[in-house]
Amino acid sequence: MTDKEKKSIESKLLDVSDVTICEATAQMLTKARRDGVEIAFDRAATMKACPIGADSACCKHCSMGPCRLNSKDPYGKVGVCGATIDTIMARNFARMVAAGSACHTDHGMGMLELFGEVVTGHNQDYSIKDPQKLIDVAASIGLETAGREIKDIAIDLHHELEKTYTQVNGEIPFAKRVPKKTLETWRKHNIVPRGAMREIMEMMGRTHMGEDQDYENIVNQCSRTALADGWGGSMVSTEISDILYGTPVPVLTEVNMGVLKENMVNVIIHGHEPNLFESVLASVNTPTLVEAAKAAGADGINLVGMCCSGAEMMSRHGIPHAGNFSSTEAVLVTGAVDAMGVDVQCIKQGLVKVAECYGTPLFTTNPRCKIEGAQHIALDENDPRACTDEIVIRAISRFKNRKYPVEIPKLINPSIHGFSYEYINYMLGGSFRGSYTPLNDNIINGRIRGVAGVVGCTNPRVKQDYVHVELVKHLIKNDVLVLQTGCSQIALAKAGLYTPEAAYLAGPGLREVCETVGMPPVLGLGSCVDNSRILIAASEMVKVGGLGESIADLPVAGAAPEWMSEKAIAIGQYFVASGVYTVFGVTFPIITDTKFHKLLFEGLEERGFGKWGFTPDPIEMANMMIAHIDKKRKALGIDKARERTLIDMNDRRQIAAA
Ligand code: NFS
Ligand code: SF4
Repeated sequence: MTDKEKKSIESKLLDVSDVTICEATAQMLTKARRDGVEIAFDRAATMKACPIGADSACCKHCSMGPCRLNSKDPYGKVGVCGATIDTIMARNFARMVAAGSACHTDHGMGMLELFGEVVTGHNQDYSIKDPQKLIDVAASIGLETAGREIKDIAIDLHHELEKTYTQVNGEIPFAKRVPKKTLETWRKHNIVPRGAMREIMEMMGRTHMGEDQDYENIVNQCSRTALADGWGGSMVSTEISDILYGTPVPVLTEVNMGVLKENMVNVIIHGHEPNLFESVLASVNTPTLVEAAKAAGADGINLVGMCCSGAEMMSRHGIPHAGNFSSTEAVLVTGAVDAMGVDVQCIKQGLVKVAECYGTPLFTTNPRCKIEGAQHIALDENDPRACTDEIVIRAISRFKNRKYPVEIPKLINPSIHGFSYEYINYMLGGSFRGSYTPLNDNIINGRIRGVAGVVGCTNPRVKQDYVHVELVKHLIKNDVLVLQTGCSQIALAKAGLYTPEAAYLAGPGLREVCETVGMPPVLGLGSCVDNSRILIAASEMVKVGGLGESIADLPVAGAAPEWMSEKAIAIGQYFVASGVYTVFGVTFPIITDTKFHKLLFEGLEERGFGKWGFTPDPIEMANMMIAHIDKKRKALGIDKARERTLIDMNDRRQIAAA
């Protein structure tokens, strides 16, 4: 790079305090710049987003194009084939839904495959840890469970759940869990998913040049495909992970980069599938490997997670978590990471270079995800330890030969995570009669105004964690209970909200509930596939009664304030199709004042679904969600209850005196 080029890049680089509110990441970003190492924040500053692509106003589905339409005058031009702006935007959006759904369903199908190997006895490295969950899941889709052997139920369950992916006609098994009226809406529009493979295949085919050119019809298939993810692939993934590894219950853990230890062999696992992580957990607890680490001069081996499988392991086993998506390169800058193992999804190619700069061995482990320059050690589920022991051995040897100065940000946030759908049952309902009745009661009486799901990524194009944190603070201050998954919950954990003490930030009604139960005002439910837990919780709220007949009637809303991945779009679409108002931040790939925009942001709600919303501003986002929650409360006739609940003692005395 010439000096002139360097200067031009430097002039574009932003102040670290403008790109993140995560102090650890800011500290490492400053160090990286000192060390001459580039990370995603730097690249985001120098890579200008394409304005036509940002509006989704271009199509490259065939070689008569690529065709660029004019976002200022969207109906002034069509593609060479005649495709209109609505067709082009809808097709681009649909392919995002298809890709995102494919990621989750592929992951879920892999989980189910492993489950199949375990139940048939072909795999003995994993086992069924939660037989009760197995029985509950089987019963929820109508399988006979009374008086039967666990193994027989498991074989039937495996067989039945395979339909989630491979079924050609009919309805996916978990359609049985959908509230009746919501399911009726899906049936009316013919969007009950058949099997994920079929839906994704059809989505890809329909968006080929010259096929489906009716944006409404394309959006219908978007919903069907996304539902095959949320109520299909993702839900199977969550349920099978719980059966194999245990259903989470709240656990105290630590979040932030300070969980790395200078005097220990630090192993980071980053990715999405719990199989790799569970096996590494077994490896780091193996006495011979612990001895080897000590012989190399370390106090022991320190296993740490990042991103979604990190969130899952944190919820299930209390494994410490070092940070979310925007921190995965930054964490390597500490020089303290002795090995990083990755599996699939959200693994930046940029990691290779940063790892190289600090002598950290980076291992890919899944045949679906190799990266040029990273070493591949395949994880064979029938012999997982061969891979994970090797990662630990390589980490020990890197520790022994550490060449780079270590600088670990001294930041640790104690956090409680692991609120499964089942635990919320127990927590609010008491140990004898667990149910969602107390949650519904507290919503009806107005102490809890409504429930929000705040989920999704961080994105180096916006100040890391800032939108998540401001949004959630504003929601809880207004008595909205917040459920979280994925990278978003890590943002809030670093901001200190995952403690019961954080209830002081909540409004009076929510604070009272938190204090009675001893829970934080935000509940972490796991990784992104665990958004399925939010869907199940919503269905349960409908079934318990008093809050309407469908998910669309509930006083709930969703948000992905710093999204970046196609998976997030798939999640957004399945929430919308399930009946939830869902607001995205950062940017939205659409031109306003088009028919396609009107359909997503208004029309879907008129058809009985939820709808999309967009704003990059966290306070505006919170207010949009709260306004929607209030609208639903009014429709349910429970808006007055809230006014009564929130009058204070002074008001009461005045009423009594009058
Ligand atoms: Ni979800 Fe997880 Fe994070 Fe976003 Fe990526 S790790 S699956 S996509 S960035 S929340
Ligand atoms: Fe252009 Fe139509 Fe081909 Fe797209 S499908 S690139 S709009 S000609």
